[in-house]
Amino acid sequence: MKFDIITIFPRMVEAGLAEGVVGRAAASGVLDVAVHDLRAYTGDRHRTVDDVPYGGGPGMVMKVEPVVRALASIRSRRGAPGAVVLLSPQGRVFSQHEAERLRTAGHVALICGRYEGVDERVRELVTTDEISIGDYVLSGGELPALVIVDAVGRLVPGVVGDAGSVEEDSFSRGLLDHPHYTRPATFAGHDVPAVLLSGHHAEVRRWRQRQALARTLARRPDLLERASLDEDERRMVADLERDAARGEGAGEEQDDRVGEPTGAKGTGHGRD
Ligand code: 9D3
Repeated sequence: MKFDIITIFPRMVEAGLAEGVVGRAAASGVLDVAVHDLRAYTGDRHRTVDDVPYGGGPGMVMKVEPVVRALASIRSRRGAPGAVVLLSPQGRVFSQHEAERLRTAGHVALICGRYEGVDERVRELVTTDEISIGDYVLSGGELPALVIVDAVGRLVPGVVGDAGSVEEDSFSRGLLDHPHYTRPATFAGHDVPAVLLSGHHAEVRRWRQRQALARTLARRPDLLERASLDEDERRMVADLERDAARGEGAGEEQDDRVGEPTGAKGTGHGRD
């Protein structure tokens, strides 16, 4: 899998690629990631990559010529990318589904926007996809590009050591993960749930399944609507919904504290 990242901050992107599972894959060549300094594709002695907006207004606009030249160079040296992605706040919101789709492209170029915006001709001439990573304001497309390389790179065989963890990944299943514990069995008065120490693998599996469903129901009911559940799981959800309606798992021996990541149960306003 090939990635080409076009940016005015190549060191920022390279720093993000120096660590972690995906960083190691990039270093070892399992992933072929090249970072391109947009300023190398300017023609003037000031290496100008931005200019004032036609029509006036605040801020600067990223110029079209350096971007088009950078892509021409990538095409001739590295082959034609199957997808050319412009990172921008106007894009479709990135998701696991989009990550899987980009994986099938095999070779992805990523254009990191900066400034107030990118000249519209970049979209018209070279872009196949426009992607945002969510509804919050960032300073540019560099961190989003790293997010995409990470999410897509993980899907490439050999990048993540344990292929099972990619397969079982919560979002691949459409559910949130169950709680995890490691030693010690008791810490600061907080015990690991007894079932996990019991050695009953079937019961452990069932507890995890129920916890994953309970968390998803409490925190991300939107995911639950789209998840593909088997009959057993649908029954568990119905159970959990009934418990919730009666008030917090009355008559339930299990700890279903799933509404918040940490801390005691309450109103969620932090003042009880
Ligand atoms: C404060 C400026 N905004 C006025 C409406 C527009 C704006 C322009 C450029 C906001 C952010 C940016 C820089 N962001 C990105 O290039 C970006 C981004 C993001 O900000 N959030 C989520 N995903 C992405 S992908 C690229």
